[in-house]
Amino acid sequence: MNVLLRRSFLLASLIVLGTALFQTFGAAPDPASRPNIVVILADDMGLGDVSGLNPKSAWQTPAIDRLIREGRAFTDAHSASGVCSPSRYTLLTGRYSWRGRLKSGVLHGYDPSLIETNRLTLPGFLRQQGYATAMVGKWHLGLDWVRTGTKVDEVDFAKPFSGGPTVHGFDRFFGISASLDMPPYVYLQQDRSTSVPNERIASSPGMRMWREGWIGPDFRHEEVHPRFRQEALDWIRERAHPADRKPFFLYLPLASPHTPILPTEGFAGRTRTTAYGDFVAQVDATVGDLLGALDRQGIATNTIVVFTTDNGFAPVADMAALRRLGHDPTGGYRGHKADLFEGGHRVPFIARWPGRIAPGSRCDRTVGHVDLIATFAELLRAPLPPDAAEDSVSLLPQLLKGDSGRGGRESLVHQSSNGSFAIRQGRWKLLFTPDSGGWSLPKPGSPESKLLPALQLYDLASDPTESINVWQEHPKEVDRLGRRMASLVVNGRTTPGPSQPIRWPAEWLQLRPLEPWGASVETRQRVIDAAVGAATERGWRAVDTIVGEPVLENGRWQIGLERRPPTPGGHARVTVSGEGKVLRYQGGK
Ligand SMILES: [Ca+2]
Repeated sequence: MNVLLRRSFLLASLIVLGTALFQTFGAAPDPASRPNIVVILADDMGLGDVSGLNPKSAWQTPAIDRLIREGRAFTDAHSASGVCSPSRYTLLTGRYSWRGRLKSGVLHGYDPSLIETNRLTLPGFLRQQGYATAMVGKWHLGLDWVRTGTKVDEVDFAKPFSGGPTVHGFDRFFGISASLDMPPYVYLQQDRSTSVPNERIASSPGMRMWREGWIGPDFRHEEVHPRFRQEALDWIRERAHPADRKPFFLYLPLASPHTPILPTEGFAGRTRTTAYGDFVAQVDATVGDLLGALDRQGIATNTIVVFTTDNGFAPVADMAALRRLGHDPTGGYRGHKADLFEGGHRVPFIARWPGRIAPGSRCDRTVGHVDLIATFAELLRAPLPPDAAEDSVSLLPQLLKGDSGRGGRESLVHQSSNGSFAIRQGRWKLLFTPDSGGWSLPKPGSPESKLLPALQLYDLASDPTESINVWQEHPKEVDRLGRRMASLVVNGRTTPGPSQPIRWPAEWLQLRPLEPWGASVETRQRVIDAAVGAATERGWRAVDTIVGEPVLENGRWQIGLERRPPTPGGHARVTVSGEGKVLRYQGGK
């Protein structure tokens, strides 16, 4: 199959589709009437850390609570992963990160860029739609530094890097490379470091943890949060009433309340709980300052504000001390950061749009960060190309109309820090691992985990704390969810549309539990070859054959074929067994 030919065909189809949509909806809205969009992403903060979502919270979060009063809180919302980098990749691309290079873990401050060249991102899409786009904060998606040696931190800080936010859709960027506990400790502006580090800082212990490494002369860890706050406020002031009349998109991924836990003066000691509680209060105050700035500029009613967090509460912030205060940072759910259990990825997710989103409303539909890009695409009536945002399902109906709205996603995939998978569908959640997949008990590879069943099935409706594994009682649910997960993997996408390629290493350990349902790269290629071979026997030229989305169902693969250029009768539907035997051929010759 010729990928270039396929792509140009898809582009042509897209233009036709875009024209059709344009005709259906009429003229696109005036750019000046499009809402500004602010996405605030806190780092390592649990559902129970927001007082408006946890009546027993040991501290108050008045600004986030204001968003809840004035907007809609999603109570079953998820980051794509229990850890930072994959979570951020998915939020910005609308694609599950495990389809790309990173199969487990996170990046570090010197790792190369993770988002693929030419992949359409949320800011890139909004820029195409006439938005001014800015990011302030923690990137943690890799940068391509100019290297001066073979050691990991031998880079030329005086030279610009590539693969950063400005090549992935942001007009403006101010921030840091990765977590605030990972070197290099330098501020980044556009595609450069603001200073060249001339010394190394020793590691720091405990809740003030950071790793040893290069630090710039203008960098102090405790100043980072206040600096991000100021940069974000400056952007809002600058873009509130711009001469170019472009709406703005501000992405503010804070590095807080992640380690090092460094509440500054005025916040240290404020909550009379722990340093973590004080740091959460500082995050909340920054949210409040941003809301105040929108109010003062008179743009609150034309601005969508989303507040969420990149993963659940991190145990380094001393869960035991918080529990002694009666505070449960996970809001009653099992596990914490890094896990497949709900505590790893069920996160606060609140959206406010005065006049459009009902104030004080809640929605209990399952949604994810992955859905943001499709949501804004539907809002702006701008279709996404078939090779972008493959896993993003618009939650606009849930956002604007609530639970009774149409659509919504039928399932959602979770991933833990070690790359293990779970799939959620309605009340059911199937974990493809015997353990937490992360840092809580039972730990991956531990002796006790080896005695446990290889799969975990939980009924979240009756057992929201994931305490009773019911996989033996519900074999049909296990099989149904296993098939669904396998099909999501091999199709390369969640949404309707042509199958998309994924990075599939020769050994992908976390997929082994899916082998009974046929999720292996060899199987996928074998059945596609068989289908194309069957068409070739009927006179098709393989180079002109476009393979649609292969669907795996009951051990049989359904594969749609299309001739290029499109001709009458130039469609076929082929049913192939996992062994590559053509079972049925319907359609054109
Ligand atoms: Ca995080």
